[in-house]
Amino acid sequence: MRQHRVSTVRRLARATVAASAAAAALAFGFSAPSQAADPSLREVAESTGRFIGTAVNDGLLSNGTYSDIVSTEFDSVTAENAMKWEAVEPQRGQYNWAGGDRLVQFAQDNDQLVYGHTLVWHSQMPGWLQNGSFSNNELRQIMTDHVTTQVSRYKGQVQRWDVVNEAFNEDGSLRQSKFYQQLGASYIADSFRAARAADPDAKLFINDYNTELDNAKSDGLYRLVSDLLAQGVPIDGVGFQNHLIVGNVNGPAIRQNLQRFADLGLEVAVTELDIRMQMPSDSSKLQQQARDYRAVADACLAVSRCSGITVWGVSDRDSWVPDVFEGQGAACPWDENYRPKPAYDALRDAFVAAGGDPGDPDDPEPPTGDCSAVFNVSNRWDTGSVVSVTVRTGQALSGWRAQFDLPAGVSLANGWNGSFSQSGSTVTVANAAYNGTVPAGGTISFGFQTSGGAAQDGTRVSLGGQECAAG
Ligand code: G2I
Repeated sequence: MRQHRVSTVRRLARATVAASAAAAALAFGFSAPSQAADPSLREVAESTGRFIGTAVNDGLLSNGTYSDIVSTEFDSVTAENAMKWEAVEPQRGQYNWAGGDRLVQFAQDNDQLVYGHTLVWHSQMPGWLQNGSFSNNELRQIMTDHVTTQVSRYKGQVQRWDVVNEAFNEDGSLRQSKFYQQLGASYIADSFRAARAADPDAKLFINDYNTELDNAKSDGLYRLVSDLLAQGVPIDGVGFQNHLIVGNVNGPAIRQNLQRFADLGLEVAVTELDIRMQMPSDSSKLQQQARDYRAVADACLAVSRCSGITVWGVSDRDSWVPDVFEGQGAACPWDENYRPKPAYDALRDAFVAAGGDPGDPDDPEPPTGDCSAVFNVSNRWDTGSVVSVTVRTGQALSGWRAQFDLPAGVSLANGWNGSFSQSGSTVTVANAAYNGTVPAGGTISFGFQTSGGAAQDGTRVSLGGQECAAG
């Protein structure tokens, strides 16, 4: 029922997108956007259990075409600038939450996740901080106060935070930011600890660019996060920005690099995807761009711990790229006139291929009520293992609960893409906020790590109390 209601609401919203886009076309004198695809990007993403997000430019939310695309096509939003230090604490101790609050409200109104960006970064610092001189102790206090205040403000409303952004030089050493120069590498652990204390449920990320491939910079990042984990610093994920160039995208290498971070037990995400080209664009560049978008999406979707993809801007009209890279642009999935580009179709196709097309919500597949499950131990050692589970459901779900047993003495260490608990040998996994809605024939994917021993390949899984077939 709920599934049907949501779909109907989205359908109406999508009709509004077309209508307001046509109105915008008249007002601006450009041709009307082509029909957005049905089902939407967010619907096909949800069928894979991953989120699809976009950076949101606060000033554009009052534009109906823009905000309709953000609400109907995405299930996660990131503030492009409104949650940065410069924006939220322009004077020391004086906070301005207007932009952040607006985005959080927008997300709640539209049943979306919020990806918080960003708490500690060398760039876009307010003048008082950038130019002020502070003792080391004072600077540490300023930094942790800022983290605590901002994370507390959005406790329970922001599901993921880029706690530290762009901490690395290209050679893999730590960037000589004000924080590093005065506090050394400990500024990173301190920021994460302050964020965890302020909202224990938010997932805490370190985020960077040019780390998509296995190179000196990503090796530095890999060493750092391994050290943080070994020291018990509360870090949950690594964000890979993916500001890429058309024709220069190596999907399998991106997948491999995502996987090595995922194998540390961390969540990974594509956080700022855009793929720019030398202007002017033409159809062959746009086709290549579509293949490149598809390659990045496929890379994430092949890694079970890759929780989602955020694109850095909806349309070429709003992108940061032309301001920074002279002569380059057209990096986003929608064009200057808010028409979906081949890159948009490529993203959709990637999710459809990974999760199944939710189909026409007004004419659902007859529910068969059955399920099948693959319980795959992808890595094992004497005292633990890493497991990925994929469950295909015959019935559309708007919330789910899976159960299985672990061998005696084996415990659940941590899990992802679900909410986990263990009682005796039985583990129960309920959906996360972002992957509860699954269409008939769609799949649920989650994973976890064990301690005290390894799990067994092929363990039987039940869904909603019903045992699933193997395979
Ligand atoms: O540079 C691309 C991204 C790289 N990773 C971190 C992201 O936070 C970063 O986003 C960009 C925004 O897309 C831009 O919109 O960050 C830039 C700042 O480093 C943002 O640009 C700035 C302009 O340079 C300023 O002139 C402007 O006042 O946005 C500011 C606020 O609108």
